[in-house]
Amino acid sequence: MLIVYGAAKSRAVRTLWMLGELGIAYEHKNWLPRSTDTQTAAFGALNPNRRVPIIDDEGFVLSESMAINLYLAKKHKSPLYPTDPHQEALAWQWSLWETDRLDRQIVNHARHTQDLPVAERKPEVAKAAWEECVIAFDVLEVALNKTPYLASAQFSVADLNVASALYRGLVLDLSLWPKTNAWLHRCWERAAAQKAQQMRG
Ligand SMILES: N[C@@H](CCC(=O)N[C@@H](CS)C(=O)NCC(=O)O)C(=O)O
Repeated sequence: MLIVYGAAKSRAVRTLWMLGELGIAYEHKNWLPRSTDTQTAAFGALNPNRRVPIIDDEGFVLSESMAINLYLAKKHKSPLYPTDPHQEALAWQWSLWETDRLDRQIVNHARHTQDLPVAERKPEVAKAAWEECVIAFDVLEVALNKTPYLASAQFSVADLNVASALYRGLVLDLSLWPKTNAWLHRCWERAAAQKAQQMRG
C-alpha cells in the first residue's frame, strides 16, 4: 500500500488533499518535520533531505510535494491530470513556479507574523517575504483574469498544487487580488481539501 510520510500540519497537506481527490487507500505516517521520527537512519535512507512529504509507492520513493502530486494524478489517470500536452505543460509550469516564487515566501511571512514566538519574529523578514508574495499574487491575478483555473477551464493538479501551497492565504486579506482570492477559496471548498484541512486539527 502507498505510504505517505508527513504530518497534515506540514506541506504533506498537499499530498493528503491529492489522495483525497484520487480516493485511493494509503497509510499515513503523521510525522512532524524535524521530529525524532524524521531523524532516524531509516528515514534518512528514504529521504536524505529529511523533509516531508515523501511517499513510498510499493518501493518507489518520491519526495517534493509538487512532483508527488503530478506523479499520483498521472499514475491514477485522474481527470485532474491534463491529457492535452499544453495543459499538462502548464501544470508543470505552475508547480515549478510555485516552488520558486511562493512556497518559502508565504511560509516565511506566516512564521514572522504569527507562528514564531513574538521574540523570534523579525519584521524585516516578514516585510521582505510579503513583498515577494505580492509579486506572486500579481502573477496569479493576471492568469486568473484570463481563465477560471490555471492550466485549463477546469480544476486540475496545477490549481491543487498552487492553492494547497497557498493555504496561509485563506486567512489573509487578498481583496487586492479578487480573482486569486475567489479561486483560492473555490479550490479549498472542494471536499478533499476540506478533509485535508480537518486532518490538520
Ligand atoms: N520543496 C519541498 C519542501 C519540503 C519541506 O520543506 N518540508 C518541511 C515541512 S513543511 C520540512 O520537512 N522541514 C524539515 C526541515 O527543514 O528540516 C516540498 O515541496 O516537498
